[in-house]
Amino acid sequence: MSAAIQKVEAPDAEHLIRVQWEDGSESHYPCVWLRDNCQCPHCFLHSAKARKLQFEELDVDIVAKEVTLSDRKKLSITWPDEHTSEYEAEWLKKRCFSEAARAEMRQDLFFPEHQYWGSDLQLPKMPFEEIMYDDESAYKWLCTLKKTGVVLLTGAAARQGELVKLGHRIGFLRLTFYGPTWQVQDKADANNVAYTAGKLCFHTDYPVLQHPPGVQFLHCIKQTATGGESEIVDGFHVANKLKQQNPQAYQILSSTAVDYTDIGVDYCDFAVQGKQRIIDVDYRGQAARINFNNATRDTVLDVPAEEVRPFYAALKEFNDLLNSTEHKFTYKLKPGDIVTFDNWRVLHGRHSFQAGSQVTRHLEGAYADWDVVMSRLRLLRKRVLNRD
Ligand code: OGA
Ligand code: NM2
Ligand code: ZN
Ligand code: ZN
Repeated sequence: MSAAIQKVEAPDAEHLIRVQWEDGSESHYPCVWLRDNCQCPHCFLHSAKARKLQFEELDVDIVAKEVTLSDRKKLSITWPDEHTSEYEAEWLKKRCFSEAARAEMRQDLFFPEHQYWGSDLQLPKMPFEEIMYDDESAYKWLCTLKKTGVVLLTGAAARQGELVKLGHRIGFLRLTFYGPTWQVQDKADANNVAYTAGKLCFHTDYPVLQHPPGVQFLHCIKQTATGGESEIVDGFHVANKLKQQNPQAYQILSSTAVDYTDIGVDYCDFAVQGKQRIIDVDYRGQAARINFNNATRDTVLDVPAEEVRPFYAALKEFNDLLNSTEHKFTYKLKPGDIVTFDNWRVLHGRHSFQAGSQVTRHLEGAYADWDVVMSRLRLLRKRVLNRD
């Protein structure tokens, strides 16, 4: 992109600068925003890419005293106190306040696009080796993880330690009370229903936490012959279906704060309590995070008695939709497989398997925060596409 400025105006009566671009379009920049974002060394610490200017120093009603254009590529403003600011045309163009420019910037920063799926999912697969050593592959892995919500990595070693390596690849893993990584096996006196041979119905992990882990990794080290198949479902897609089918149920699940509890000992002793809405929605009422684990849903239910049955009815309807053959996708992990998925969006489960005196099934699990994964995604894009 090479933006060139045709003309600038600073209308006296308005607190903004009008920029006319060579392509005929026009952008408006409020003076207070321009002053706030002065890029001079007094106002901006370039080594940290952060603002030095104190908010107290900012006059909300400021207007430019003089505006000049140099070379069509740079805008200079002198402020009433004689401070001067310079802005590159390209820098300004990216920060245009039009709806279209803001939408483009939003896409660029947050990769918000989702591709919903049901039982027709073509489970994206990539070799573990490749994403570990090749930046283009790693970029594709994380793009797909964000867009589709699940990617299967294949060909890892069938031993513990591969997820720690994967953690180093993105940055770092998220530590929880179950440890830096955790072993999913049938255990005596299990401190979690996941550590039994029983069936796990569709759930998201760790809704008891205020900030549940955004991304989950499950590495298959040993797989049983008898059962232990995996199931996944697109929670955002199903939430949308529920909204269409039963708006009342959707309203209940997106407004009721449900208590979760987790008490025990693992990495250290813990007594965690939390409240989450099962369908967490954004400002538009769109599902942004699913928080549902039937095992850790507390016996305490902090709603008036008359709201209890309608709540259960709503949850039953959502759960039925999650389990419909139209929506769920079933597969079986092989030793060396690592399933990576969006724990805020994709609910997962597993079939029961034969319990025994030997360990017949072993997965190693780990979590990462979306902040860490998205940070790596942005850096990989910059490298791969060779951008700014
Ligand atoms: C878990 C879990 C899935 C599996 O440990 O939370 O969902 O296949 N495990 O064992
Ligand atoms: N494990 C797998 O919410 C949960 O308790 C999910 C967490 C034990 C780390 C299971
Ligand atoms: Zn300045
Ligand atoms: Zn789980």
